[in-house]
Amino acid sequence: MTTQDTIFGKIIRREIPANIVYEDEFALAFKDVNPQAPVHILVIPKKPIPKLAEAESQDGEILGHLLLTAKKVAQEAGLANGYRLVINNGDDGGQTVYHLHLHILGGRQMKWPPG
Ligand code: DGP
Repeated sequence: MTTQDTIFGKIIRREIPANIVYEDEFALAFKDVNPQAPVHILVIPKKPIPKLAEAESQDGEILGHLLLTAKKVAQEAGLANGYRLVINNGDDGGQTVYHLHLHILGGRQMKWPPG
């Protein structure tokens, strides 16, 4: 276990269960355990980048891949009417798990501004 290991690392390694909806060489997507919308899926890189603020220029390809994965997963989840992508970064951003992740939220009308 590295110092960067989190609950999401355990999900990647199948050490704890998750409802996985998509996987490829670089990314994993699974349902959020505490859904805030009818559809709430997390997309994570397999590389344990703790938060967006710690991503480096060499992570550009992975970051782009996460967005394209989110698009594909949202499409497969039937969110043709729209959806919201959220990245919480750091304490003020409300981040609780320090393994970078994108939230896909959909299946209801989103409000603005977010809380
Ligand atoms: P954030 O606040 O952006 O760090 O979001 C972390 C999300 O991760 C939060 O919405 C709940 C979710 N989560 C935390 N632990 C687990 C878990 O063990 N399994 C799953 N599926 N989701 C989790």
